[in-house]
Amino acid sequence: MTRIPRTSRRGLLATGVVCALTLGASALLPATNAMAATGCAVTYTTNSWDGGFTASVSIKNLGDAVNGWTLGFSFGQSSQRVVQGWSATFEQSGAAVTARSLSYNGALATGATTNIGFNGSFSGSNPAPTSFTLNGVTCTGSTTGPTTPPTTPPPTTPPPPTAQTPAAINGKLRVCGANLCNQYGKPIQLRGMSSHGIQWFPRCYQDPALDALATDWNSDLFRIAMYVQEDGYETDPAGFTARVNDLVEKATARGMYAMIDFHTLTPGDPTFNLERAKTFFRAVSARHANKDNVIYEITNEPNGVSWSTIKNYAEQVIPVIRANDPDAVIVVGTRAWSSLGVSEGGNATEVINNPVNASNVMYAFHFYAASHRDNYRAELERAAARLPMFVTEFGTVDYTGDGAADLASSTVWLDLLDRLKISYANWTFSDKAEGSAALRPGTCNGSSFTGTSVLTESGAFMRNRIRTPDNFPTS
Ligand code: IDC
Repeated sequence: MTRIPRTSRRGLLATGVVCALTLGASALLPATNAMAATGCAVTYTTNSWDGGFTASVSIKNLGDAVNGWTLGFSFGQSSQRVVQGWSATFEQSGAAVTARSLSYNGALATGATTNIGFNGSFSGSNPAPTSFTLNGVTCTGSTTGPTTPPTTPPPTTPPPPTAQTPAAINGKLRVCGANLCNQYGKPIQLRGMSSHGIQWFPRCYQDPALDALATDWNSDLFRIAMYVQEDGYETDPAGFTARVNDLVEKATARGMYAMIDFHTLTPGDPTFNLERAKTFFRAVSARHANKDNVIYEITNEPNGVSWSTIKNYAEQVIPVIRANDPDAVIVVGTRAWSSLGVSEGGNATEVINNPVNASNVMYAFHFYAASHRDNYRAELERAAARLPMFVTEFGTVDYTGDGAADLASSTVWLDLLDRLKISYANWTFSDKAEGSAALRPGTCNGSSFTGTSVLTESGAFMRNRIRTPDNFPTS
């Protein structure tokens, strides 16, 4: 398998342009509101590499609330092309580009910002557009007209799974060589967040929180951590099955991939939960067999057992899923808390020499950036040349899940995962008072989940990493 080097999301050249736009009142607002205040600001930023670039466009409404918008701009040269956009419908004719709002982001309250973006190509230079229009009206700068009290923003509704969402773009996933590939057979990387134990933090996974995860974090993936012990599944199998099903539906409605994590931890022998696993996966795979966005993680962190015990467990659980869903991607935990054996003195060779006997299978690797460093990175990189790896859980902190975020080590880790196109989910999208939690304590008691004011240091770091434009090839 030849690894295809990934074009860097963070390219060689970064340019930033801030433009002021004024909304065209007549085109945007009902006639009765012709005296409304108008104005907005746009930030246009690009990361460029040799012949390609990613543009991030941030549109802030400084005037009264609007419902639906069209942004127009012209490239300096017609060799600059929009290749693939997101969060708006893009059209290009010659050098002229229009971007129209989608159903879920057309409403912009006073002071609200919406972010759109696209991947582009160019030859020669790649100048930023110098002028923008909104609904055909040339923008000139500041807010004009009387100010009116801000209107109540419409209730948040999840974005429909349009062609703009990660799940809609990539569709059904499959393992190709040592990669995760999308419906076009191209290697992709999914970047997202793991829940904390759903038995403890149900309020963190209600609609506003998941809206923010999908549209403010631009998360591709939501991992649903269903503990089996510790007041989890074993205490109420039907109830937890229903909760997981409900969370899969919520992820689906927002165009994210849903990873169903059978969160075994103690005891470390997955065989202890074999019958529970069969019962659980029989139910959830029957329910979601027709979806393309569900990934099954059949055991979180085996520990204190041999690889052959884990492989044996996998080869009993996988057929239960396959009976309902013949080709979904299934992730198998590895020895020593999904460290490929490293945390118990082993390495990936035992898996490379004796892989699970099933197709569309990946292997889990977990790390905690303040505890696990170069030797773990080296083993993951070595394994990833041979095995399809998925970092289904990692923390920016130490292995206890608490303590300070080690952002230097986390950056080295995430740069490695980006380079190798290894998908990941960060522990945790929750407001537990511990260093690994992305949300500040108490956040889940409220209804506001967007922006950085609700985030911990780890959360702000992860949101920055996850919300950058994806690289999902479609041809
Ligand atoms: C930790 C949580 C902590 C909780 C504990 C319970 O962060 O709040 O009290 O589980 O068991 C893992 C596990 C994951 C751990 C996490 C941090 O998959 O369940 O979460 N961790 O210790 N493996 C390595 C670290």
